Amino acid sequence: MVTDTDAGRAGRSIVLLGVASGYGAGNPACQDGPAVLRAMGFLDDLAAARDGFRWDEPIRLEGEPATNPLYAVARIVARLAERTEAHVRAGDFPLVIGGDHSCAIGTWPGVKQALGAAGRLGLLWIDAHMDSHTFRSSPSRNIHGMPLACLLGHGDPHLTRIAGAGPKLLPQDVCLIGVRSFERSEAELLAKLGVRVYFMDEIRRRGMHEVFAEARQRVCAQTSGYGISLDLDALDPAEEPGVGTPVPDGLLRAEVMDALALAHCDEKLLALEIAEYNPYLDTRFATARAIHDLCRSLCEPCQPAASNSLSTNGRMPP
Ligand SMILES: [Mn+2]
Repeated sequence: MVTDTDAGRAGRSIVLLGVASGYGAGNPACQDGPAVLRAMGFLDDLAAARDGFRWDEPIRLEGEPATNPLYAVARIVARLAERTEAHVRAGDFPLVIGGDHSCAIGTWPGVKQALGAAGRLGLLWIDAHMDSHTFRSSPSRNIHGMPLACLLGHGDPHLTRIAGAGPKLLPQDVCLIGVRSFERSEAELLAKLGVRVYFMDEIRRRGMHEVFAEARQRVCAQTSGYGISLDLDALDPAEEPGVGTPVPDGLLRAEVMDALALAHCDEKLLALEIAEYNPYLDTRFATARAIHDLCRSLCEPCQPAASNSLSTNGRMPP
């Protein structure tokens, strides 16, 4: 069971967990993302700035070579789930760096497992896409388009039974933020389940701060804690080119940094995942710098007022 302390999130060690996998993307490029970030020292200054900020051993496919992307992803995410569970149980804060977004199929079942059998996990899914396909609905059959459906209990059993059978998330405990590209079958699944989706136009109308605070309130209402899964393609490709599936008119880096700077002081935030970094499409390491800046948001000192502004903004979800 996770125990809150007076220090909240600020007292926990941030453990970076690289996932060297592009098996879910149909393109191996993003398997090198975590290694490029680490080898080039992009996050080294954060380790100096904050006690307990450190890299764990990376997760990659070991043993037999993969005969099929499904089995490769299933093996990798099973290991990842064990690792995130162990870190949360140890009182640390896992910061998972993908790899493609199929890593979410392991990250969050592991975190949920650490909450114990009765624990409910909330999740903010920040992404240009819905990632709510199954093999039946997906035109590409790429697994990085399926992780959210898997976590909600829909998909191939190799992927839905990570860290135990059954859905890992209840629909009312999930919100998507930043969506602007999706297929009808995905939208229909999420609508049928009753998952709240904040499309880009709503964020432009109301502002990221207000939307984020409201979404956070929703995913915390009935849960023991929550996570944030950030696909870098949620960000605007004009600022962040280093992703495999860019979609124009996204979130600004500063908006996401502000949201993370508030969230990291929130003792209910259990883990963060940043996925889909493709170093080969990055221009002058702009996206690597974005990852650095996003991670740095987690190292900002917590202001008492800041942690309150997320939880007591006084507005009820519609
Ligand atoms: Mn995604």
